[in-house]
Amino acid sequence: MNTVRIVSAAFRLPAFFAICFSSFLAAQISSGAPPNILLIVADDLGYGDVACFRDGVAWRTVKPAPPGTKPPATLHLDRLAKSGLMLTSFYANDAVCSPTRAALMTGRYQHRTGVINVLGQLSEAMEQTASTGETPFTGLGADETTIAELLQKAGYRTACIGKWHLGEMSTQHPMDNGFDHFVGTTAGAGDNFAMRDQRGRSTFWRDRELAEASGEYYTDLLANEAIGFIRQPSDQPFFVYLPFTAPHVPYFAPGDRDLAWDGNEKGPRSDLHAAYAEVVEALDSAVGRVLQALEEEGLDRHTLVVFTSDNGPVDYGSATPFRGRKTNLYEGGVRVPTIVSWPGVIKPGTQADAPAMSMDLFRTFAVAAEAEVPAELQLDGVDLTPLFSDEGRLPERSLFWERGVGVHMKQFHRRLAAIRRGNWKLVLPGPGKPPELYDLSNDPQERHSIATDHSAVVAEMKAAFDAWRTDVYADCPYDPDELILRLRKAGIIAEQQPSS
Ligand SMILES: [Ca+2]
Repeated sequence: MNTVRIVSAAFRLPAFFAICFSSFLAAQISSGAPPNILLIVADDLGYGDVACFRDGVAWRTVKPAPPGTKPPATLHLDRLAKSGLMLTSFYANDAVCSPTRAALMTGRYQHRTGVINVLGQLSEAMEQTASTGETPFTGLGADETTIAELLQKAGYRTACIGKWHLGEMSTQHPMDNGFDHFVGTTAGAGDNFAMRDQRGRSTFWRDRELAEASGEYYTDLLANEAIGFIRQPSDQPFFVYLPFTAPHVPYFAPGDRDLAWDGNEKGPRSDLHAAYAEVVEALDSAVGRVLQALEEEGLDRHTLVVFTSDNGPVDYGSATPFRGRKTNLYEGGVRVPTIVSWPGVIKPGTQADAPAMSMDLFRTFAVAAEAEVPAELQLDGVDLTPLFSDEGRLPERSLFWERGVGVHMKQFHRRLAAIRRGNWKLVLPGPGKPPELYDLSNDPQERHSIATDHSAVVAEMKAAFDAWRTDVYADCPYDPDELILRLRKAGIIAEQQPSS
């Protein structure tokens, strides 16, 4: 139990650091008014999909591309990186959509919120095993405090424009979670024009109404909605959360409006690498237009912009230079291209390699906005504003991942975990498989496990992981181990971990 207490205390140290470093920000912000905050999230965009993050390493995609295929041009993202700070070791909290978004919105490990897998799959698993009269877990709980709620209370006008994916029940709607305005989809994906899902149902919302999308290319529609919100005259600062659906499947490029689509997961094209690159380029242009609107409104010097992704790439994207992809916990599954820009505060063309995670943005935004974080909020994320200056450092800490239980791809569950501490990365591939230990400083591609040479390090990191797991699941609204037992008993998941 001592270990639990020590680890928990370490999680809560950041409050102390936030106080120390907020003086740095106070000195930097001359106007005294809190900045606007624009958080742009790409969906399934890989580390190597953005040119400046490849840093000269030859581009390759998860599934090899046909000869002659070119990487997407990401001129606007590269320019944004030049204007600010590249976070080269920024991680998504999970290797899939919903859990990362839960952590992003709450500043907590998603395991505390219960959103431990893609919501559709998780809810399906629960519904299939629920007892009579039992309400299965369906998404973000009403008792969670989101960063939008915090900023709304601090006087911000707030908008969520894009993909929510944190629940479809009425209490889980973005407007019940701190957003004044919502345009987008509460589901995981849709086609890129009508925003219909694979069953042909509209997934497009305007505030609280399920609506028909205009038919404009969806990435452009979201950018235009964000620009419209930014341009509204107001004496309040804004928080715009802009989670694009690109480049998640299905792949519809701007020129693909009239292509026939039979509803297959990947979209209407057969040249999927090329389609993917076009989708990424459309995303890059849309980001460029939003940034240009900030400049035109004279707001760029008073806006903190963060660009990130919710997990690594699938087949047609690139995790260059790393191993891995969406759904696994090698670096390519979770290390995501992340850029922070705040002209006048952050020096242009800077980089920081400190490990950071999606959940850190909550406290970072709170510090930037000088919004008080209520003491009872059990945040796991730290304040990243120390990285905004040359000398800034983050507190020493370990980062933890555990993929959740779910029902997917012919019914199996996976319990995959990883820990990063300093340059060590421990991957726990699941029951019956030996742990893998990598030293990322000389093996960033996680090719050569040195677990057997460093058994003490493995044991220490595993113990820290076990303590972390006990701590975060104590808050989970249900017992995931009990859920696994139920799923096994119902024959929904296999007894044994499948090899994959
Ligand atoms: Ca995703």
